[in-house]
Amino acid sequence: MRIRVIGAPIDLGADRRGVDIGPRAIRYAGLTEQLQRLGHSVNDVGNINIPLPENQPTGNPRLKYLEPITKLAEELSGTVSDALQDEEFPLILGGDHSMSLGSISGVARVHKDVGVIWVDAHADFNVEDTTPSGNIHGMILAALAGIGDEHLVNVGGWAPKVDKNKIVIVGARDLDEGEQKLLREHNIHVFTMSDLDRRGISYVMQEAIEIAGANNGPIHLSLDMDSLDPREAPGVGTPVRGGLSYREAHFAMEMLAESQRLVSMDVVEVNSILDRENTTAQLAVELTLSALGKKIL
Ligand code: EXY
Ligand code: MN
Ligand code: MN
Ligand code: MN
Repeated sequence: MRIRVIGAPIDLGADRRGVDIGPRAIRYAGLTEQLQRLGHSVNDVGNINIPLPENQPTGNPRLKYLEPITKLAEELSGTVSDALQDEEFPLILGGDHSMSLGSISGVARVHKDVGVIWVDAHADFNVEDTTPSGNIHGMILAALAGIGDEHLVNVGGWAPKVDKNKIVIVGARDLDEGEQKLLREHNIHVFTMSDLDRRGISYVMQEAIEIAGANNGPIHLSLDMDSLDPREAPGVGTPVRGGLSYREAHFAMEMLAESQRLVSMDVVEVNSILDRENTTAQLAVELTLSALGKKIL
């Protein structure tokens, strides 16, 4: 398959600096060579440029850096739609999770019926009134579902980007109060770490693929590296103990590859400043390979 690698080195949606080095760290971990070894051809278009903000977030402290984040989303969505129109598989490297506003908007412009599997310790389902931090990376999935600030919801002038019945969160274990209320109100499918403990990764992923890929539809994977246990992935901006094991994460990716429904994917929140010898970036490459067809035997 022809893969278009796009870097989105944004850290404006998060509190901690360092995720902007994520795309470089993932490339440094050998992404292109390993994808080529798997038989894919790679068109790495480099990084989109991030509007550098004034050093203090101006505007609404409950929607930090709203302006540059929405500007980035517009640009990234064009690049992602273009990749799909050129029959390439968009692989977008973060950068914090706010970049998925652009990547998934770009996918949804081409695949109106796209479902999203959001592998994450968090739900990223806050809005201005519920956010504990004002960091927009914690609001992105709500915005994609058409919920929240209209600048985030209406990127590109249309909404919602994703049918909320085709959103599935896997690996959640750190949810804010207001967020929990919104998730219940909107009947969002959430498989928490407790569900994973109870039912196992195989059952959960089978359900997730069925829900997000209903009626044989396309699936976008948004892999937040903080979904893994911090012992496996220390280099993330918002680590939360008790995450996916190394094999649970790989098996989830292998099941997605087997489903043949994946049309695009993000890998986000690799924070190199907090990483240990590029471990998290290397794991991001490994998991991407599993999602794109690498098998044990
Ligand atoms: N729920 C918290 C907040 O909204 O500030 C933490 C969000 C972390 C988001 C990371 C990308 O997953
Ligand atoms: Mn083109
Ligand atoms: Mn996230
Ligand atoms: Mn997260």
